[in-house]
Parts: sequence; C-alpha cells; structure tokens
Amino acid sequence: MKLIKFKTINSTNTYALNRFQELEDMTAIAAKTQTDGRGRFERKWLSPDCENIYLSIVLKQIKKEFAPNLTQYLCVTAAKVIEKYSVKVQIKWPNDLLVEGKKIAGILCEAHTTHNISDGFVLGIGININMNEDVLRNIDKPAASLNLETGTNIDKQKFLDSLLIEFEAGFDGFAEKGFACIREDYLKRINFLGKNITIRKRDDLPEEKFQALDINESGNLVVLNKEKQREIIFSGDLIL
Ligand code: BT5
Repeated sequence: MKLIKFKTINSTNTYALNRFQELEDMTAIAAKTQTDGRGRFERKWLSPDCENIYLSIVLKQIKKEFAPNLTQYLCVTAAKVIEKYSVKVQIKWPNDLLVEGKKIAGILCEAHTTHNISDGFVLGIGININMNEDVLRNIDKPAASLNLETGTNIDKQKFLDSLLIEFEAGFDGFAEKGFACIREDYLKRINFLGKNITIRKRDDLPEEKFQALDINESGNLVVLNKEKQREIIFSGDLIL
C-alpha cells in the first residue's frame, strides 16, 4: 500500500478527493495535523499536532452495493488495532469507535464523482492516539485517546503500520463479499441491539425514538418505530 505523508494539510480527505484521478487505488494519505479536519454533515474533526492518526485511503474498485459498508469495514479494522493495546472498543453505529462511552475515532467516507458518476471513494479516519488531555476536554462531546486509556505514549508509526496491514489483509475478502465477511466482528462490538435508542437522521431533523432490532445482512440498522413497524435506517446519528 502506497503511503503519502504530510506534515500539515487542510484535510487528508479533501486532498485525496481533489487529486483522486492521479492517485492510485489503495493509496493512503496521512498527515501530522489538519487545519480543516472534517466530520460528517460539515462538522469539524479536531486535528491537533500531537501524534494522532489522520488518514485517508483512496479506493477505486469497490462494488456499488458494498460502498455503504466501507465505514463499517474500517470501524472493525481500527477496533482490532486499538484492542491490541488491551483497550475494549465499542462501535457506535454508524461510524464511531468508543472507549467507555467516549469517542476515540471517527470515520468519514466520501464518494468521488466524475461527470456525476461515482468512480470511487475516499475513506478517512481520525484516531486519537496521543491526544493532549486539555485539548481532549475541549471537544464538545465525551472523547478518549489511546495514550490516556493506556497511561503511556503510543508509537504512532507502529500503530499506523498495524492499521494499514490489517486494512489490506481483509480488504479483498470484504471487496468480494461485503458486510457478510465482517458482520460477526461488527456485531460483537455493538451493545445497543434490543434497547430503546434515539436517532437523529439529519442535523436539521428532530430526534426520534426506536427500539434497535438488528444490523441486517447489508449492514443497515433495523429498528421498530413508535407505530411498531420495522424500519431500516441508512444514515444518521445514534444518540446514547
Ligand atoms: C466523524 O464525523 O466522526 C468523522 C471524522 C473523520 C475524521 C477524519 S481525519 C482524516 C480524514 N480527513 C478529514 O478531514 N476527515 C477524516 P462525525 O460523526 O460527524 O463526528 C464529528 C463530531 O465528533 C464533532 O462534531 C465533535 O463532536 C466530535 N469530535 C471532533 N473532533 C474530535 C476528536 N478529535 N476526537 C473525538 N471527537 C471529536
């Protein structure tokens, strides 16, 4: 896997999207710091220069039907790497990794289009591995960092190597079979099935209450709405 490293960049996702045509499939872009790190729905991803992971991967050969599962594939991959440090990770549908209820990583998957046709994806992840405690406390939601969970500084290069190796190792299987090949790994890291949950489908929509039933074969969240009808939720935020 080719890795391009930057000291400072606006956003590794933005860089990869802007240079998509010239970047090879499976190129990874990493930066020490981002000046305009992005979350979903135009939110910000706090990206200070403190040996954290800010990474994007260019993916050009993904079957359309598996594209929505790229985020889940990276969730499982990153969870496995974090767990190597003896830290228990939970996946919060759809794109967060939590440690004891606090967000340690977030994923942003964006489609690249040429003449309105999608020709691939940029899959980005931010992982707090050496976050300064004061910076972490300023995040508007509970956040975690691996160094603070383990009580020791994390070797960033080792973590990054491990993440890229894990990502590549399972990718062909995922590209062929989609969510089916990670479903078990995904399900064992979520803890809200069967429970009453609150979801906001978009920032400008009100919160809605559901009972979480399942993650289906395609990786979508299946819920029971207040009319007791089954509903499939494709995107949104789970509010815990
Ligand atoms: C995400 O969005 O969680 C996706 C984050 C993706 C970041 C990576 S870094 C490399 C690549 N390049 C980019 O520009 N982006 C990707 P979302 O689910 O919308 O969550 C955003 C919310 O997470 C914010 O509104 C804050 O509440 C919280 N947040 C921001 N920075 C954080 C951090 N460093 N650690 C934990 N939580 C954070």
